[in-house]
Amino acid sequence: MFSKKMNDALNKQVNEEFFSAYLYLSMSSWFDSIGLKGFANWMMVQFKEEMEHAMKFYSYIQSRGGDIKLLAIEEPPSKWDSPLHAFKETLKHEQHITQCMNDLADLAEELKDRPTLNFLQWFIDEQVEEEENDRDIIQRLELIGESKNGIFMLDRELAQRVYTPETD
Ligand code: OFO
Repeated sequence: MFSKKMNDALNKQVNEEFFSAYLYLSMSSWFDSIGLKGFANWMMVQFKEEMEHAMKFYSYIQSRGGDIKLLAIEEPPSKWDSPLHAFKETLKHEQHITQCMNDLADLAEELKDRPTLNFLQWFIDEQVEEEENDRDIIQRLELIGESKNGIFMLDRELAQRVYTPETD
C-alpha cells in the first residue's frame, strides 16, 4: 500500500531535488559571470542531473497512484566568496540530501513499503558518488590555493564533463 505519509514525504523530495537544480543553476551562472566557463559547465551538468532526479520522484509517485503536489521552490543564493566556498556549500547541500534519502528509507521501512525502499536504493548509491565528486574537487581546490594557473587548469578539466541522460 502507498500511504499518504509516504506520498507527502516523496512530494517534499521532488521539491528538494528542484531546489538542488536551482542551486546548481545559480552556481553555474555565478561561475560563468567570473569567467570560469568549465566550472559553469560542471554545474550546468549537475543542474540537469537534479532535474532528472526530481522527475524520477515525480514519475514514481504517479506510478504508485499517488498525488503530485508541487511546493514553492526556495530562492538559492546567487554569489559565493570563491570556487572553494561554492564547492564546500555543494558538499554541505549533498550531505543534507543524503540525510533526506536516509530519512525516506527509514520511513519506507517503518511503513513496510518495499517498492519505495527499492526505488530509493538508486538514490542512496548516487549520493555516495555525489559526495565523493564534491570532496575530490574541494581537495584539489585546497591544493591549488591562490594559483591562477591551477584554477585555469581545473577549469579546463571541468569543461569536459558531459551530461548523460539516464536510460531507464
Ligand atoms: Fe545531488 O542529488 Fe539529487 O538526489
